[in-house]
Amino acid sequence: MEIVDRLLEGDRRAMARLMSHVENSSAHAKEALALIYPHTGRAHIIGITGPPGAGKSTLVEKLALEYRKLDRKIGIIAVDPSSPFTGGALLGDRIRMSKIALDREIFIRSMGTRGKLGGLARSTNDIIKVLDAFGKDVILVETVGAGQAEVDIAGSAHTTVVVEIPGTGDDIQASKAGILEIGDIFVVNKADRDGADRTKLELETMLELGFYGRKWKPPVLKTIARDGSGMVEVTEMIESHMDYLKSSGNLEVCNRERIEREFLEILREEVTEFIIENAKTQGLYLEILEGIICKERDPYSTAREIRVRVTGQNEPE
Ligand SMILES: Nc1nc2c(ncn2[C@@H]2O[C@H](COP(=O)(O)OP(=O)(O)OP(=O)(O)O)[C@@H](O)[C@H]2O)c(=O)[nH]1
Ligand SMILES: [Mg+2]
Repeated sequence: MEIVDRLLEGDRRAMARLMSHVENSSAHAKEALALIYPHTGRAHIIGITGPPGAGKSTLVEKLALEYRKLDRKIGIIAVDPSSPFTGGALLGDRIRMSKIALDREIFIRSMGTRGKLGGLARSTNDIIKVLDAFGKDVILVETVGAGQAEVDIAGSAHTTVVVEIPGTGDDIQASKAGILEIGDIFVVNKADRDGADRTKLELETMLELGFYGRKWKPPVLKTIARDGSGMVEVTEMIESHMDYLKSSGNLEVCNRERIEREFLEILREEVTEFIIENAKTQGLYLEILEGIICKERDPYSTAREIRVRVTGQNEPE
């Protein structure tokens, strides 16, 4: 496929075009993703998550500059499942004005909510693959909030950085247990404001409890992303986390788990599509649906019945 050859040769326009195919789930996308698959698996994927306005985009921008000093090639993905207008668009705007827009080794992509066949997490994973195959060394993925989508996306990162701001101690404790679980590194950003030390201490205390006895205890760092303070430390900590993943054998374990999870999801989609399409073309579908609506049938046994009819098989041996 020409677009794939060009991508692998380092053509940025081919990469952007392929990303659009992926986002629109076009027919080309699957074929191209299949071809690039052997070229993936090299990049360090870093998730940056946290509440709205915590300074994630600012941090991402400054981290990207820090990584450029180490001569790494950077991909940035801004994911905003709640709104196509906030995070992603803002990131785009800010970046157009900043110096990272001029750096050809930094590629930025915003992801909105449009046409997500396999869900946002799936298409984000596919975009990560495109950047990875293109040869990006570091891929920064910004997600907002604490919903399931963020947790899913954190599942595809090697290192997850959770950004908090001073003075949210109670909120952290009450509602962000899930977020505490997914963080490998915590950042108290806006440390120019009051209460950063207290928030850092509170986070450390909570993490002490949750991570007692584990090999990697997530550190808490203070930053002022706006002026770049603390970026060297965050970058070094991200690198230390990758060293830890490699030396402990966790990198391999996580990669295997990630690949299996992704494969099962793709398989599920493939099989489901096949069965549904088949049921629909056999003309049974509307009649069956009607039966469920007027309670002559129930959806559980009907789904099973369709599966058996389409595949010709009962339970697996
Ligand atoms: N005081 C202070 N403000 C900051 C700092 N870092 C970022 N900001 C400001 O906080 C605001 C939000 O920053 P963003 O980087 O857009 O935050 P975000 O988390 O990406 O926001 P969303 O993507 O909309 O959730 C901007 O006005 C930034 O300039 C900081 O360290 N200190
Ligand atoms: Mg943002």
